[in-house]
Amino acid sequence: MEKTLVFIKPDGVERGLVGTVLARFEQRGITVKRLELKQLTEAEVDAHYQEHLERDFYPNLKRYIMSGPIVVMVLAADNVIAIVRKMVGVTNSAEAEPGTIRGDYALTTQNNIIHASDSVASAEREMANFFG
Ligand code: 3AN
Repeated sequence: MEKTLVFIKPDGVERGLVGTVLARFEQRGITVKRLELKQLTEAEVDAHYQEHLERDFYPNLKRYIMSGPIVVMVLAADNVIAIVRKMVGVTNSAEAEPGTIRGDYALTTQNNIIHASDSVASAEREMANFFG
């Protein structure tokens, strides 16, 4: 079965959306394999966002992701990476379709409340970064 790494970002945790978001995955029939409330270290954030390190938005992104604990999880199902990305919606929440997680609970690109791996290679790298 395929696995993906998902986390609910600090604003999602602070707003009390963990249960709501988790319920969507459970109701879809996706299995939760790991789940942890975690304050990320600088090293974990830099490793996770290695493709964004040089971007002008990175300092703000890093501050945001470290502004409180995240809830990080490993989800499993056949084709789970594509299914979860579809459930999450596009990066800019303002353009995310209603019915997607970003389209229902977020408004902006940076504070888009959730991360989900975009490929098998990223899922493996991200799971190793957060869970060893
Ligand atoms: P996704 O999370 O949809 O895979 P990525 O990997 O391009 O999108 O971006 C990772 C995170 O970086 C986003 N969730 C968002 O918080 C932030 N981000 C991406 N692009 C921008 C941008 N143009 N301005 C501000 N923040 C951004």
